[in-house]
Amino acid sequence: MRIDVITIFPPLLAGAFEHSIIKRARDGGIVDIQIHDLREYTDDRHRTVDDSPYGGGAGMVMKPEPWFRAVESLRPQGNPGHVVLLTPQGRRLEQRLVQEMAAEERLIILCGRYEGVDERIREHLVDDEVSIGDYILSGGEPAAAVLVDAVVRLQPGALGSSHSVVEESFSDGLLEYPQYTRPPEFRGWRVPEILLSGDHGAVERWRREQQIERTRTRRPDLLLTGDDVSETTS
Ligand code: 9D3
Repeated sequence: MRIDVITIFPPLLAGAFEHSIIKRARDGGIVDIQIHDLREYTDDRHRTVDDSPYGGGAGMVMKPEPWFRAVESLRPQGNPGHVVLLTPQGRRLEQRLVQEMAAEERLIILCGRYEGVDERIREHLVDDEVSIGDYILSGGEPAAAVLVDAVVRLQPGALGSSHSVVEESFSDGLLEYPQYTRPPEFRGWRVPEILLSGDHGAVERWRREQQIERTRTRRPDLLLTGDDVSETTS
C-alpha cells in the first residue's frame, strides 16, 4: 500500500512513522509512506498557503491552488488514489472505516490547518472526509498519525508473529481483561489467585467474565451496537 500525506508541518508527522510497527512495515516493503510539504507546491515568494475568507470573518482559509497542484503531481494518470481530507466535519473514525481505508491501494491524506479549507477542495479534489472524534485539535496532523497507524497495522504481514491475532479474534468487540505479570505481590497488592492456579479452563472463564463486566460498566455502547473492533478479517 502507498500512503501520501500532505501537510504544512512535515516534522510533526515524520517521527510518528519511524518507530515500532509502522517502521517495520515500511522497512519490510508492506507500506510506502511519503510526507509532502504543501509549501513546495506554492508558486509565490512567500510560499503562501492561506488567505482571508471571502465575505469576511475571523481567521484564515487554506487556498485551493497548492492542494490541487500537490495532489495532481502525486497521481499521474492511471493511479488515482483515494483522497482523504482530515477535518472536524468528516465521518467519525472507527474500526469499520479503518478497514475501508486499509483496503485502498493508495491513500492521499490532506491535513488541514487554520479555520478550514476553501470549499472547492472538498467539492472537487477530495473523495472522503474523516474526523477522529469530537474534540478540537490544532490541525489534521495528529489525526493523520492516528489514521495511518490504524490502517498500516491492518496490512497483511504488518503485525508479525509476536502479535496474537488468534486471541484477538475472540475478543468480539469486548474490552480486554485485566493483565498481570511478576511479581505475584507488589506493595501488598496480589495478583488474582486464579491466574496462578494453573487451571487454564478457570483462567479462560475468569477472563471472559472480566471482559464482559468491564465492557458492561465502561462501554455499554459496544454491547448494544454489536460493533466488532477485532483486527482479524476472517
Ligand atoms: C476553533 C476552530 N473551529 C471553529 C468552529 C473549527 C476548527 C477548525 C479546524 C476546529 C479544529 C480545526 C483543526 N482540526 C482538524 O483539522 C481536525 C480534527 C479535529 O480538530 N478533531 C478531530 N478530528 C480532526 S481531523 C482534523
